[in-house]
Amino acid sequence: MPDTILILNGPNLNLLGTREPDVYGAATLADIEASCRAHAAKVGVDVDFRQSNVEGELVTWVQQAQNTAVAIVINAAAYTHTSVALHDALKATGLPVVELHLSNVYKRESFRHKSFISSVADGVMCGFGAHGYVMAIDAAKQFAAARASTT
Ligand code: CA2
Repeated sequence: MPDTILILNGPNLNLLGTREPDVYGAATLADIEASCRAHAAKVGVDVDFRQSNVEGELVTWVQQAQNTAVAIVINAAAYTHTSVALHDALKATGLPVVELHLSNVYKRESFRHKSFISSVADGVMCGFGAHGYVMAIDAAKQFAAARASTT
């Protein structure tokens, strides 16, 4: 069975494609999921693609990933800038983590420059729009392979 990469999306990302296309692009989250699935099939991995507006639900999914996934890609959205709970959960899994953002958060308000995820991530990507998800799958796959070769 192919390895699974868990792709987590935080609050309000279910609204993609409906507002702020200048910042986040025109693709809906369903469009992004479809391109992730297409790319995953090409490179021989499975994706488990989820979104929640509830911090605790995201924390639970991170915890469960320890038994179901080889790496986590996370766009924690606004929780990036606030969530010690997600920081702790990601650290505890021991899985490779790719932090992802559609927009270049460093070109935006200063409150978006602080991330509680970056210090527990293996890599951080922002500003590539929806294509960043495809790039993050490749990065997560590489991190997982590197991890597997040393264990
Ligand atoms: O650039 C990103 O991917 C963000 O993670 C998106 C978050 C924001 O809080 C982060 O600073 C950067 C916001 C997601 C909200 O998405 C919306 C989409 C359409 C309409 C309204 C919100």
